[in-house]
Amino acid sequence: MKITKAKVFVGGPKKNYVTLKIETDQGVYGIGDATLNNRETLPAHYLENYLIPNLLGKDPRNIEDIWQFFYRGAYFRRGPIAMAAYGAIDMALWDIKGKLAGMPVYQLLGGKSREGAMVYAHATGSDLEDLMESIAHYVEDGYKAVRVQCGIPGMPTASYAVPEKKGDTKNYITDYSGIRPNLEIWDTEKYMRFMPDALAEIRARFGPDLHILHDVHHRLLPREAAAFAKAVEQVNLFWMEDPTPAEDQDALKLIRQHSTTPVAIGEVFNSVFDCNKLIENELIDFIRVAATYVGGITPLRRIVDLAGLHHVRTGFHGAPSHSPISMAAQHHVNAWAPNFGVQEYLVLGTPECDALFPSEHRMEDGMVFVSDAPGLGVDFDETEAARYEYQPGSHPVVRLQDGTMWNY
Ligand code: CS2
Ligand code: MG
Repeated sequence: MKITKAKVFVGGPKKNYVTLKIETDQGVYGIGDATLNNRETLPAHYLENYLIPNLLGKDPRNIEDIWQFFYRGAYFRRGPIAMAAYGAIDMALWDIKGKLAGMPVYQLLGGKSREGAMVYAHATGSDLEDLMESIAHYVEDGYKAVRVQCGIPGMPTASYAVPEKKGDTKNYITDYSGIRPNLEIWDTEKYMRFMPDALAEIRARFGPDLHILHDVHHRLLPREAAAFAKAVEQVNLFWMEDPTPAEDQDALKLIRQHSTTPVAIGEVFNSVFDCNKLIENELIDFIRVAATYVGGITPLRRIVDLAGLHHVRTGFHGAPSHSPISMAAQHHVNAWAPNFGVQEYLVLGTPECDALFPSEHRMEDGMVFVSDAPGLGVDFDETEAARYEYQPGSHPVVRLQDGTMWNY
């Protein structure tokens, strides 16, 4: 069996999804997602110029060897661009293997550990009342877990706190009016004064059962993050996410020494080597790697197994920047993972997106039920894809009030 053709598509409804389609001499094809939000054309170029020419003629059933060939063969390894490109190839090969076996991918991983996988929604508000309304809406819809992000008084509302409405993707972080980023201002003191009390009010309003998550988005210094984690201990958060910039792993030690608030990190990691020490030293509670940025299902499965040895549960990244293909890959891993925790899943699903990626995965009462179709259980409609092209866009950048650059 041979790979005969592979193509990359960039575009989508108000998104720049990077989709890879791998075709074989036996008519079976597979699809993968290489969407690197905010830098989408780069994995597409890597695929087109280096990886696809090396893929042609290979046996698509040798998933492991193909992964090792690209990873070890590169010499200059890792990095989000390369890993997203390998991730798309890997997902497409698992899709092909599942179709050949006549089985959904979760069966190939070891079968189901649960029927439905809990997901968390994004509740946002430009102020606390707005946020309370947004949370109430998700609770009414049956969600058991909600991430809460709030505009901070005296600070212009950050993009992560801008209301996201079902079917409306235009406000989700990326601004498509050009390649130059918008500017956001950050003020740690205002945030530290407001957010712990706001979280306590949310807990008081919604009671003990709701799983409340909060994303700090890498904005605090280690000591501030430790103080924040201590201040919100009584709120009993499901997790505090990305308290500090991900590169400084020692920061997590300081947080651990001062509180028992669960910590989640990893959406910007792109290899097991970014998290093996954090996992082995039990400095985190949830690992947030994504199938795309970490190089596909093959390395994701290894991270999940390592995490399981150290009581670290999964909480994969699932911002709407991911296409339904990598979300499907994660649904299969979630169905199997014995140490599954929660899945981020912001449903902004539009009819256009459903038409581009017809999918058999089902969402009900804040849970995802994985498809039983062979392979990944999601398809890619090339005729629909022809309607879209790359739209230049950008994340915001962040500065402190005095102009100092800060972490987005
Ligand atoms: C965020 C992301 O979903 C999350 O937890 O941190 O939305 C992140 O800002 C984007 O994925 C960046 O592209
Ligand atoms: Mg995050």
